[in-house]
Amino acid sequence: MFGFLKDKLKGAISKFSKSVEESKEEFTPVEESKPKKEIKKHEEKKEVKNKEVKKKEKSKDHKVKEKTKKVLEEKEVEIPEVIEEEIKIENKVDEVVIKEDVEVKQESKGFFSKLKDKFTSKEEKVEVKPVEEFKETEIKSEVKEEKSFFGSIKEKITTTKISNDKFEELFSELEIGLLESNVALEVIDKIKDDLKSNIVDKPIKRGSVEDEIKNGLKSSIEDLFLVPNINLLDNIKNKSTKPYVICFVGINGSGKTTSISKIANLLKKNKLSVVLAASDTFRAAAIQQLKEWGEKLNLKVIAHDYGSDPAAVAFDAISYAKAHNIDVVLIDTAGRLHSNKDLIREMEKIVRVSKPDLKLFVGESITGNDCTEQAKEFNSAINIDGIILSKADIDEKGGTMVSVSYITKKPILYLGTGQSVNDIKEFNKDEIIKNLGL
Ligand SMILES: Nc1nc2c(ncn2[C@@H]2O[C@H](COP(=O)(O)OP(=O)(O)O)[C@@H](O)[C@H]2O)c(=O)[nH]1
Ligand SMILES: [Mg+2]
Repeated sequence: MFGFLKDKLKGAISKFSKSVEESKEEFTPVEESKPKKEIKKHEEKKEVKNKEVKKKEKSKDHKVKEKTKKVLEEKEVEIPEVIEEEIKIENKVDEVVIKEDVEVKQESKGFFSKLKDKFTSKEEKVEVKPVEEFKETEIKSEVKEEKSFFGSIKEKITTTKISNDKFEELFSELEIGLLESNVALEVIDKIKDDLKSNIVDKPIKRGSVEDEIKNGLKSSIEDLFLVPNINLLDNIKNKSTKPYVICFVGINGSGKTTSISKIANLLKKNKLSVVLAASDTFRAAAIQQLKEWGEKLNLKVIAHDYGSDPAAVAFDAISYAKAHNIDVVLIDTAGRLHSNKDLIREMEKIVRVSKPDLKLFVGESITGNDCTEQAKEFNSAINIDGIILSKADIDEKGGTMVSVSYITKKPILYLGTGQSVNDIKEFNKDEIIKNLGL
């Protein structure tokens, strides 16, 4: 399914990203833009390291204090109560970081000087050692910092920014691909706006331009299907009174009669009883066609003569369903050109008389923008509830599928995937996006 659009997207995305990746002036090398950040980072790192050094130093101080205390105890020197108290506080503060650390350090110096003042040369010996150790630690840490700073310069992480002009220039390829794939103009505009706001003037890492575009495109296309969904079977089963009436509309040859046979078959499989209304009285062959499907599927078909009032046929079918406790009535209608005013008036009358629970527009996915335009017109005439896209099996372009819901704000319920009764598939947007290679 729609290999054409997939290839167009793939080609355009790859050209787009290649052009950005290869345009040197678009990339901002690290030497020009990074230094401030790097230096700031470096300083932050340095601060952290200093903290670590201080912490180590602190713990060393603490060890020294412990040692001092031990030595003093061994020497049976009496430690005054005030100092003992300070040692306790010191132990607690050891775990605290940054500023407190610095303050504690100052306190600690105060502690040692106090100690120095109070006691004799024996304590001084103890104190000399930690000072040397501290210096050594500080030097080592500086060397380490220098290494990591230069190391980070080597790791050149470059980013690019796509300017608005560059985007406009590069999007044209994608635009052509989308147009050629029957994507509606409004949809192309929406995709363009979304992509623009996602990638223009945003820093993108070198090597990931393609992914950024793909992701932007994917989320933009996902948005196109954000319309309330309809679960046909649930709706039918949840209706308190019988019958549930569905009216099929669309232009001649779009696949209405074939889709009716497919839906009838699906309902039968779900143990629902069905009656068909041959309300396409405009063509004699159309009545005959529906009757043949009725025979194949063993379903009652309500039909009047060729040229009779289609609304009257629908009315009779509903009456028949009520009288026979039938679950669902499927109304086939005539389809001339969607611009035909008479047709629209006829549609309105059928709708007024049959009061359908669901009005489904059937359109050929292969006709692209024509199909989208028809859906728009039928929607404004009779306010359709949902869409069936027929001939998806032979649609290589896929533009209708990604456009029609966005334009009408109505969900696609099913895809017709062939000419036989079983060739119908519930619409699944994830599958579509996957098929587009996104
Ligand atoms: N390949 C393919 N052909 C389809 C599909 N649905 C309908 N057709 C064919 O399209 C033609 C017109 O279909 P029909 O149901 O008569 O359209 P109607 O005039 O709207 O009732 C017929 O030849 C169908 O067999 C489909 O999903 N896939
Ligand atoms: Mg027909």
